Amino acid sequence: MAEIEKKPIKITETVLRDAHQSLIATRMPTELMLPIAEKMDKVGYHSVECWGGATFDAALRFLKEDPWDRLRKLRDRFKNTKLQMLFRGQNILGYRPYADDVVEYFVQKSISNGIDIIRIFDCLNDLRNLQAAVDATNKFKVQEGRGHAQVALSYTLGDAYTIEYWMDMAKKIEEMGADSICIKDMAGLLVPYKAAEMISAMKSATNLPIQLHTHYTSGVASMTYLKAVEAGVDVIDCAMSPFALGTSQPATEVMVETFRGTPYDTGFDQNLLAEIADYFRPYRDECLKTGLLNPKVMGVDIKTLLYQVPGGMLSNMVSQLKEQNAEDRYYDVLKEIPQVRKDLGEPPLVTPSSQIVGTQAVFNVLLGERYKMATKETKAVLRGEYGQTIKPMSQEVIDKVIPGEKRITCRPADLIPNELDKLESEMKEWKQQDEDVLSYALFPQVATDFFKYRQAQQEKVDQTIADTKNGAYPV
Ligand SMILES: [Mn+2]
Repeated sequence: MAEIEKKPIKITETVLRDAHQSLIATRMPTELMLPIAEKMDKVGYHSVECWGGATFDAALRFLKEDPWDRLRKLRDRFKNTKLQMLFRGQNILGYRPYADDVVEYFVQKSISNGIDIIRIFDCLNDLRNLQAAVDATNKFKVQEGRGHAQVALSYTLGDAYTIEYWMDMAKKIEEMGADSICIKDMAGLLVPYKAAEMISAMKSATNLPIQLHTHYTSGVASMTYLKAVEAGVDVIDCAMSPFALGTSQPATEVMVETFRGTPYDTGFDQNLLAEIADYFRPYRDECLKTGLLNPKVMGVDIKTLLYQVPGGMLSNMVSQLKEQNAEDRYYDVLKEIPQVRKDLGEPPLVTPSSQIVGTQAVFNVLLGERYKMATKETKAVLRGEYGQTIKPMSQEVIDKVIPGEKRITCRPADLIPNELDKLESEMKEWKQQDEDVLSYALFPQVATDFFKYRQAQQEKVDQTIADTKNGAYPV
């Protein structure tokens, strides 16, 4: 390898976002993150992913925390490291498409509160759904002096997803004004040699930096990184060992050691990494003890290569089935997922398409008949409200679920009138900061409950008489 020029591999650390989203249902609280942040800031990470995805929802809903406050506190402590978030294109961090004015305002507030890199993806890889967020990032990058638009392609398998498809997408992403590309492999479907082939091909199609994001679910992820790095990938996503592997990412320390003494050497201090791991390990033990960390998601599940189910979706599905006392149908639901996916035009499985396909598969199995009941979201996908799928959807399913209804082919957000003013007027009694309207926009009920809780706290309600279980706080 002597003739290869030095190219230290860059690492994005996911322990504050995807790692705990994939392993412990996104329940890591801010107070656990803050004491270690300054040490993490010294590592030399390319970025620390700490926001977006389910963190926003889980903070408001389960942890009774303001996600904006978490972001500001992390920004204060990460003085040298870029902070990164995950952004669901036109769905922002929510589960429905929003008007462009909400997308733009969310991007502005994310950057002004401390986000550097916005990783923007669409669950159908419909680039029209990413343009508004990319344009907004570029706009506020100039205004705030901070910001980077990364477009992420959701990686999936299927006839339509050829090397040419990925190369073509890479070119289009460059043309749309993005700063970098991410291949987002939610389920650990990208195998090592395929990764090498894909990275080389995409590198020849674009000059943009390419980052690879994968999960350990199928057990190949660290080998996939090795081949991808040799093929020229610029950045890889890793998680500190206590929250690595299983449905999470390859371990940071392992990847650092793998490349030591090679042209890809990160130069990271393994002793510093060990101190950070020591900090997180007792929390991992606690999560195992309370059952928050289910050993079921820790092993290698090679069946994901067949069913293509991302980590976050697996843990959701287990808890959905548990609630219905139907844990024994786990593998039946896993088998139903590829069929539902095919019916819906073979989309990648990533939030929200993963939840839509997963929930519909649960209904199909538990009710004993396909599409006997279709969710609101399944209907919206069939109408084209989420955008265009790479393959046509099943006409039979369309006729059964939305008979005679009009379907759309334009960019879905073109049909959504600006909605910020309306949202603002709905929630104005609770507003304490500009960002509150965005929390409300994404999760109206959950945010309102949180605002009530926040007010009760401020008015020093006696928590011993507050009915925390039902979210009722006497004011
Ligand atoms: Mn992920």
